[in-house]
Amino acid sequence: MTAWTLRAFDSLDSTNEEIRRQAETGAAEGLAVLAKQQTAGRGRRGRAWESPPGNLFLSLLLRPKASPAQAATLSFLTAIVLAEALELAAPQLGPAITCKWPNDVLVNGAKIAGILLESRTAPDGKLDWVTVGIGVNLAWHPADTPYAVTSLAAHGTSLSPQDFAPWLLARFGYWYGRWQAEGFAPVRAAWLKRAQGLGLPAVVRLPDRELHGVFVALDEGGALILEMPDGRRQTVTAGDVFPAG
Ligand code: BT5
Repeated sequence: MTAWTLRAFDSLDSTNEEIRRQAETGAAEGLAVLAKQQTAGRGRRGRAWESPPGNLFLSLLLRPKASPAQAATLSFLTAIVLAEALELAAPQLGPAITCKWPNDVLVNGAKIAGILLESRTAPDGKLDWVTVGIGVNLAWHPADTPYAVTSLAAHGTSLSPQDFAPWLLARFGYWYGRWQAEGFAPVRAAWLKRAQGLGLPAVVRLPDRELHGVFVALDEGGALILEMPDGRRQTVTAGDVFPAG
């Protein structure tokens, strides 16, 4: 892994957008962009990510020698990185920090961080670049969300983005090196140790229907394996997961 080059901005539309602009003009792997606030922070599927000063907004530029499907497993790597960095910041939270499939990090079941992977694949099917966008609710979290959300401040820990970013970059460097050398397996094992709801009944909400089963495993590609009431195993590659009942 090349060393990180960290560029800090007072304000950006979106750190993922800035990485996209830089990637398209040839920036090298290892560029990291930090913004104090975002005016158009984004979540998945067109959702907005509220981005006031005090929280962390960081995006990384990677150009891994990997297929687009392999690169998708970087979201699990990022969740582990976040869980470990949060545990360094607030050791008392330790076991309360879990990873929820596919890409959330929770404290006591409430979302504290979001991960947004975006990438460009060349017309020949080869991956050109990936940006890993990370938002962490350090100081503030929104109210009135459909799911429980929280912040580090709500747990009595005050930490600035400038102080937290180097920890994230260090943990990311470690895990990215392992991912490049050993593939997804060690990341998968670490993620499973912190998996929210593993072995428990779950509901998976798909665009057109719901699946009810037990979350029994994560497969080699990062898909969630749900055991259905009739014993069949269903592979889920996208969807929102909730505890059943
Ligand atoms: C995500 O979206 O979890 C990915 C968010 C990624 C944000 C980072 S910030 C740096 C980089 N630059 C960007 O423009 N984006 C990335 P999603 O899975 O759609 O989750 C959205 C849901 O998370 C909301 O509906 C809320 O329930 C919850 N949430 C928790 N904290 C939030 C916050 N600060 N803002 C908005 N929603 C939040």
